[in-house]
Amino acid sequence: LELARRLRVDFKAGKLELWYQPQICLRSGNVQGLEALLRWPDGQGGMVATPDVFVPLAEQSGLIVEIGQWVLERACADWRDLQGSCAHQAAPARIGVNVSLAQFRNADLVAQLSAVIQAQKMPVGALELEITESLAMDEPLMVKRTLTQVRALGVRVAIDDFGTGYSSLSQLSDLPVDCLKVDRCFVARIGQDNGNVFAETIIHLGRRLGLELVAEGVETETQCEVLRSLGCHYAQGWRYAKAQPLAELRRWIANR
Ligand code: G
Ligand code: G
Ligand code: MN
Ligand code: NA
Repeated sequence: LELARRLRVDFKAGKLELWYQPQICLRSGNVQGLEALLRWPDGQGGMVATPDVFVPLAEQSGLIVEIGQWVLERACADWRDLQGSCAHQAAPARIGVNVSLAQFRNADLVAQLSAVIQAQKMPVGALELEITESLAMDEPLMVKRTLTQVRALGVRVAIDDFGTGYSSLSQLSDLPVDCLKVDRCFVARIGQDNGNVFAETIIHLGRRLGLELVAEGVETETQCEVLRSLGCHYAQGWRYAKAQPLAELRRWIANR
């Protein structure tokens, strides 16, 4: 079966899963948040394809609008579940969900967000949307208008993979956002010749704009120390945990 058709069939059959990667506060070591990440298991212990392959397929076919609504509802239901099942201070305050441009073009996004935060009784700041720079630059006026409505609901906005897109800084500074996610290519350069310059520049830019900073792809304690000293707030990466299913994440939190 052609991959795009198989994706539709498997999604309708409930075979897509949402896994979670924790985001750790670099000061306290607490789990501050989670990023929800799609997975497509093949039913035999492997994966049919990675999200960087199948998410673009879903975007091309338009299926991402339906998948995106499911992701939003699943992620917020799982966030609510964790509030009840973790020791009080250990429950992640925040859940981050990736969204595609097609979901912004769909007029229902703001209504969907409003419904899910009411259904799960989510406080202001508990839900965060992750958008890429290219999404933000593609249709800046429409995206800005929608982001303004999104934030009026108390939903946060993060720019994903920051520094890798073709954004103009002046357009970016005009967008209503709360957080920058430092792309993992800049984290990987930390400790190499001149490697800290990129992470440092992005972190200083974000802090000057009053934004929160999350570093992605953090793999080593040295990276954590440098990021902390540069003023980065949160770290996400294999140093702490890979993305994992909800039940495993719950055990991981309980065992810390
Ligand atoms: O989990 P992994 O790091 O392989 O994810 C790769 C990319 O796939 C992410 O950076 C993100 O851009 C995209 N992705 C993962 N889950 C989702 C999702 O639920 N919706 C959208 N639109 N993209 C996702
Ligand atoms: O949303 P985004 O496309 O940034 O998704 C994060 C991607 O980065 C996922 O594909 C995830 O599997 C990957 N990832 C997460 N943590 C690490 C890490 O510590 N190192 C590396 N190399 N990749 C990571
Ligand atoms: Mn992301
Ligand atoms: Na990213």
